[in-house]
Amino acid sequence: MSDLIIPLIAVLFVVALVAGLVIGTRRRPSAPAQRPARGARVTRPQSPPVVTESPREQAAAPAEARPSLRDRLGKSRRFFGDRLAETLGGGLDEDTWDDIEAVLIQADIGVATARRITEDLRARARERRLGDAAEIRALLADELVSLFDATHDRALAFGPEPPTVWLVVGVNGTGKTTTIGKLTSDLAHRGRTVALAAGDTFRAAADEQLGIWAERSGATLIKHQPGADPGAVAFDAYAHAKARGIDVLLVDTAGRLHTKTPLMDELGKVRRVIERQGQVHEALLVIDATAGQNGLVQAREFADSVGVTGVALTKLDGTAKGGIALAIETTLGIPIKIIGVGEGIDDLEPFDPKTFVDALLS
Ligand SMILES: Nc1nc2c(ncn2[C@@H]2O[C@H](COP(=O)(O)OP(=O)(O)OP(=O)(O)O)[C@@H](O)[C@H]2O)c(=O)[nH]1
Ligand SMILES: [Mg+2]
Repeated sequence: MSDLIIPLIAVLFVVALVAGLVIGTRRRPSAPAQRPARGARVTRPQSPPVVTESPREQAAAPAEARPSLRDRLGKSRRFFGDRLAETLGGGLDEDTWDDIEAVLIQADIGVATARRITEDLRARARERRLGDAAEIRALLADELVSLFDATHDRALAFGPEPPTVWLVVGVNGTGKTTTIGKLTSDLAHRGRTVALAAGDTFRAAADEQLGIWAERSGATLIKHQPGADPGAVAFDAYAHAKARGIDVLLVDTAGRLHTKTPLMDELGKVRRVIERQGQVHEALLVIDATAGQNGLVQAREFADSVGVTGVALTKLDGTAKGGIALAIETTLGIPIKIIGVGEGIDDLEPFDPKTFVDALLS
């Protein structure tokens, strides 16, 4: 009998150990996520947060943590910076001003704005008797920054209590779903709970694409059958987020419809459905920077119909037309809040006019 006791104890010990491990593993996912106090920041090692709750926090983001905006702007910066260096490098004469105007027009700032900037620049350079390339460049940077409205609040808005709702709209292919994915990741890394509403029920596989982003960040996806009413998806998603106390609900939408309903009417309806239960804190219009001035025309329609509160300017990494940022602000009067500088999950930046202009001209 005593021969059996030691093996029996050993077996019991192993069973207890395995049971403990299994329970421990199962418990881990459902353990309440540690949430930081409001305003506290949880940063990823490599990236500062895109979403900030105050401009102060935005300004405090560690700049040295990842590649500079200058590098990330790629083509835009090379085009703008290099062309300007070429123009100013040959000494200052009457042609220089025409050349600067041409660079600004080609960067998609818009003809009228480019002319205004150049005339101002010339007058100020004469008044101050400037002739040095570095001084002209600094003056141009000042001029460009001053055209962005300094009174705009560029931080994405949060509601006083959950769920904060951000509705994301824009022409198809501009980068709505990708931007939502990037925002979700940023929010999740800061300890926010996120739900995604698959409001693009028209494009096949749209909710699959959103589902992949949701999975990567541990967000909840609320979707209906393909072809379902986007308003119904928004309704359910809001109810879910409210009931679960989810911090932020991001609503994806279609960029075009196959039905007879005009897209703007459909988007207006989605907004109203949410507003019957709560509030839309941001209606973010996604604009593709590579579409240049054409993007502006489409954007105006959205801005007029959906009550857009901010712009997400995407694909700035792939265009020589960084000047479109200025055209958007001066034409639409809506603040650019975030910029997309690549297809990756971290390729999203908060928009700051001075940082942007400095990166563009450097
Ligand atoms: N280079 C680059 N590509 C981007 C950026 N943002 C989005 N994209 C790409 O643009 C393409 C379209 O992006 P989506 O997010 O599917 O665009 P969407 O607006 O949701 O499109 P629809 O659902 O068809 O209306 C994808 O190939 C993205 O990877 C960006 O900032 N830079
Ligand atoms: Mg999409």
